Parts: sequence; C-alpha cells; structure tokens
Amino acid sequence: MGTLKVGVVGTGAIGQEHIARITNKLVGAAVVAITDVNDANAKKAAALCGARVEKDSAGVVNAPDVDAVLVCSWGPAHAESVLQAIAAGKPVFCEKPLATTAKDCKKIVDAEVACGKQLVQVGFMRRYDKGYLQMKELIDSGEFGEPLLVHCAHRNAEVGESYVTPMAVYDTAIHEIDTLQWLVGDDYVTAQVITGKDTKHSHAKLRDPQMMILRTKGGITIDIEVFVNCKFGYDIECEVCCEEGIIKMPEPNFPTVRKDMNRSVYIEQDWKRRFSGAYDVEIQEWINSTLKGEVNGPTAWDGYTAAVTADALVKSQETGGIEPITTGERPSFYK
Ligand code: NAI
Ligand code: ISE
Repeated sequence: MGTLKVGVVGTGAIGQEHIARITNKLVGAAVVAITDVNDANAKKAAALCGARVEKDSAGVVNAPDVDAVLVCSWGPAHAESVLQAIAAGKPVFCEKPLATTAKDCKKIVDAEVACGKQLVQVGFMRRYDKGYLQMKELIDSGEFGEPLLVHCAHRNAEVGESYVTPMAVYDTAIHEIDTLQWLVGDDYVTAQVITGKDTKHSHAKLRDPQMMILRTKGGITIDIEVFVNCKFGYDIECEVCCEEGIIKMPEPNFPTVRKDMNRSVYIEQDWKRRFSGAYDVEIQEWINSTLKGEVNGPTAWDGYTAAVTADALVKSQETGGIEPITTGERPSFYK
C-alpha cells in the first residue's frame, strides 16, 4: 500500500499532537499540507512535519496532492471543512464534536448519504482505549449479566474563563455520550442535568460540578459527574453495575512511590497522556482503513446522535427537567 497524504485543518493543541504522531510514530501516512487561522500555530506545526502552509481550509481540502483530511480546528469550524471534504470526495477524520449543532451534524450526514460513500470518521478516541475495550469485552461476554447502572466521572484539573456551562456537555461529556452507548449497546431516550453547590474555583458563567443522567431504551441509568475544576488532576472513571457483578475501568498504571513520610500514586494532568495510546491506535486504524477505502471508526451518524443527546442535556441545564432524546432511525447507509 502507498503512503496516505494528509492535509490538516487546525494546528493547535490536538492538531500538533496528531501531526507529531503521524510524522514520528505511526506508519503509512505523511502530512503534506496544513492550515490555521493562527499563523504562529501553523508555523509550529509546519516545523513538526515539513508540510507547506495553505491559505485556508478549502486550500488544504482541494489540494491535488491531499488524499485525506484531518480536521482539528475549533468545534464551530468543523462543519465547513467536513462538508468541503465530502464535496471533494475525500475521506475526512474530524475531531470531536463533529459539529456544534445537531443541525450541522445532520447536514453532514445528509451530504455523505447523498454522495453515496462513507467518508467521515469522528474522533471519539475512547472506543480505542484499552480500559474501555477490556470492559466492553466483559460486558459482551454475558458473564456479568445485563448492565443496570453506569457511574462515570470526567474530571479536569481546571479550565479557563472561556469555558462556560454548556461546554461541560458539548466539549467534555460528549466523550461519555458517545462511549457509553457503544459500551452498553443501547440508545439513549432521556437526559437530565442536576447542578448544586458550585466550587469556589469556578466563575460566574460556569456551573461546576454538574451531574448528568442519561436513560437508555432498555432502562439502563447512567450518571456522569463532570467536574472541570477539580484541581487534583485529569481523572476519568467508569463503573458498570451488572446483574451478576460489577466491572470497573482499570486505573492508568503508575508505580506507588514512598517519599517524605508519604505513600502516593501519580495522577494524569491532562488528556494528552491519559489517552495517548488510544489516539495512536485510533489514527493508525484511520490511516489503514482509509488506504483500503473504508471507514471503520465512529461515523457521522454517531457524531449526529451525540449532538442530539448533547442538545437534550444542555436544554436540561436550562430547565432542570428530564428531556427527551429523539434521533430517528439509523439510516441503512450506516448499518
Ligand atoms: P486549540 O484551540 O488548541 O486549537 C484549535 C486550532 O484551530 C487553533 O490553532 C485555531 O487557530 C484553529 N482554527 C480555528 N478555526 C479555524 C479555521 N476555520 N481554519 C483553520 N484553523 C482554525 O484547540 P484543541 O484543544 O486543539 O481542540 C481542537 C479540537 O479538538 C476541538 O474540537 C476539541 O474539542 C478537540 N479535542 C479533542 C480531544 C480528544 O480527546 N479527542 C482533546 C482536545 C481537543
Ligand atoms: C477536551 O476538549 C477533550 O476532548 C478532553 O478529552 C476532555 O477531557 C476535556 O474536558 C475537553 O475540554
């Protein structure tokens, strides 16, 4: 198989991470063109891989030497680049969220269905994380019986002033929204968000922490604590309570150390290292599938249903009530 020539739109934090892994770690692809509205970020990224800098997203997508596109810009800019890639008939990997509104996600689904070929993969990398995969294997074995309850926590050490209440859903819980329906193999029907006492480390436009509750068609209740100013580190937890036993996600593996009259274990500080193994597998499999002309990861439909669920959670942040989630039937194109 040849080398997949990749164009990257958006070269901030995760854009540079993915460019570095494609260039230095993974096989079968090379970054040939990049763009960013921020010149400094474009220059940093160009230095990582030696790619040329194009003027804008259309310049990258439509470049004749670009075989496939990696979208790592801000969420609100995703839809434009993904739609450009579909129009050009080029495979596109889009970081989460697929788009910031369900309406834009649906536009992408409709454009992909109309073009008649699956091209879009969404960056829900947790499906490639070893811990979640081990849990899924145990659930699917049937040995533990039916899943009944899922308890999760998504904690970030801290966020900036630009991070506001709805982002706890669109930016953060969106990972659990995708992963958990995949993990238990069921669709969501209702959503609710409960807020209470806020941490003193938050600010006027951010309720923190928040408790999100999702209910599935089969009656499974899922609770997700989102706490983005927890201060102590980056902490992702998941425990599935089944009829015959409990399955808990393994903690990342660090040595227990003894020092200064203290016994302790390090906690990750951010997503870059916590999920670095998952990103490696995710992007390598995207390269491999794309070279074969296939899409094997989370689809545009998954991006759309996650956005519909996110909208219901955000509505509940405003109403406090239990909100319905209605996505309609999965088109046969995505079955
Ligand atoms: P960032 O702010 O560090 O980088 C975004 C970059 O996109 C910036 O350099 C910005 O100038 C650029 N940009 C914005 N609009 C653009 C446009 N129209 N054309 C070209 N460049 C544009 O943000 P970060 O953390 O890298 O996040 C990027 C995306 O990746 C977001 O959608 C975020 O939700 C997602 N993400 C996913 C993670 C995961 O765990 N899968 C982790 C972190 C981010
Ligand atoms: C960030 O955008 C990510 O995707 C991280 O995985 C998540 O933990 C964080 O809360 C988001 O802001």
